[in-house]
Amino acid sequence: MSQANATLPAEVDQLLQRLGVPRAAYTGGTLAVRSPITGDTIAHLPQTTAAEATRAIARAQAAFLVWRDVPAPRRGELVRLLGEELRAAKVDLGLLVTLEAGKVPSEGAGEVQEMIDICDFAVGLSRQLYGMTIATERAEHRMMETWHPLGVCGVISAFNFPVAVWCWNAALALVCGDSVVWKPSEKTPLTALATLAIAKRALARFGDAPEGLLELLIGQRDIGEVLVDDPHVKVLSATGSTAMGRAVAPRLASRFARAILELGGNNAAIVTPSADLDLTLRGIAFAAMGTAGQRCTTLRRLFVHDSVYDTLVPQLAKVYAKVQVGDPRTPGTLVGPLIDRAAFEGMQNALDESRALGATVHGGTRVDGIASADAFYVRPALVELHDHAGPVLRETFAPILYVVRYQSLAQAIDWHNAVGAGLSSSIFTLNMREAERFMASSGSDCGIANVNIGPSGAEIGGAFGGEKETGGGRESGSDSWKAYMRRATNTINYSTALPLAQGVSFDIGE
Ligand code: UN1
Repeated sequence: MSQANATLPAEVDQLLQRLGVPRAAYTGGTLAVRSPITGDTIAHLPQTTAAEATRAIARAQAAFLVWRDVPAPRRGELVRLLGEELRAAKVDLGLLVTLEAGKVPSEGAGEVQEMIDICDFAVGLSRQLYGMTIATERAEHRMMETWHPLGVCGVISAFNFPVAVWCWNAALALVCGDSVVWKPSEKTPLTALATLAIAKRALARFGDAPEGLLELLIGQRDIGEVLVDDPHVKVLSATGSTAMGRAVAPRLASRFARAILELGGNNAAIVTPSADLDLTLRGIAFAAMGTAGQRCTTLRRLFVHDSVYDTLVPQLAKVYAKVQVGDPRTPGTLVGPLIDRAAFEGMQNALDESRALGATVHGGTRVDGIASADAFYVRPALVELHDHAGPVLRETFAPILYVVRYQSLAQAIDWHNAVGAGLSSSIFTLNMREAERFMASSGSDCGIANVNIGPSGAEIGGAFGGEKETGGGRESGSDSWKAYMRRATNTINYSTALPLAQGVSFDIGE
């Protein structure tokens, strides 16, 4: 591995050059970026100052004032070009996601595909920002809704989906007539620089987009706070921990800005007696171990019916024991590194707490010999619990799957809903009554409820997000676009009379 270690910063440099990022944007600055693959420092970015951030937001506001008057289908043309540029850069950007965030190449490329998909969706949407015509109680009147651009859209994104989440927001915001200011995770700013370089090519081809339409802020939490507090930012989409959401939401509320929050998940699946166990095993493996357990939608809790527990769980333990953990660039690797030491320590603490509760822990140990001591590789952990209690009740952003045996579906659904987060959920069953019960109003309380598919890996066409401590926001497909626009209700009187609603009379005489 030492040879790969030595060449990683050079490889990153070559990629950034190919992607069109100027060297000055990632050398000589104070923000050190490390690759979780080797632990090596791969770049030093100059950071945006608070004053520069405020100026960037002011440029975005000026851009908004121009962009809102551009017809929506024309705005869609910019997003179409962005999709084209992303297609051209897919291999390089996907690889950069691998090097900076540690994802295996198929998942790095998948993340860029998710960007392309949302661009395609948004292009269609640019001709479908529909408002309703509403029946009015008054003669010779018409009532309707119209949707208008909102303002500057702020985006705060996390390390684990360093580019796709920006694109969910930016593609919709752009067709909706908003400008976008992005503060990416300080752990993954290089992929953000590359994304902006790609977007610049789309802007150049588009021709007359206003300057400041897409802005990028590089820095830490204080720069995110500038975005949260700036009065021009009318909607802020924030992805990250529930703790971050608790800090951000009241600040936005105090100035009546809109929040789209996509916070923690503690996603579960229920395996019922009728489940197709072969499919279930594969579904669980991807959902729980994919992305090294570092997706918001990662499967973290598994409720297995007593009648299938002793068949399924030993099989799962075997898969956990043999899944290839390693450098994501090595063929066959399915589980790459944790993002950093803090993630590793958080995982070990949760496993120690589980052991103290009498749990049986399979795996979870550090895997040495892959890279230097500054890189953190772990075998995913399968934790058999006696009860739904302890660390299982909170999100630990690492590959830990807690397993609990259940007797009745009602009990499993109770446990399922007994956590703070409410993002994604699944049931594995071939029984229609069980599937429907899980998706009913008294079933899963999450924003996403699946049948015979794990909780992770959602397509962009659906609204993405969750309830309770997940924050309630919705991004990406369905009608999520409405959060990026303001709605006006218009009533038009084309009569010569002035009938008042509710039959009120207000006669001022002659
Ligand atoms: C996230 O982890 O922040 O459904 C987003 C999924 C992906 C998005 C995850 N499409 O797992």
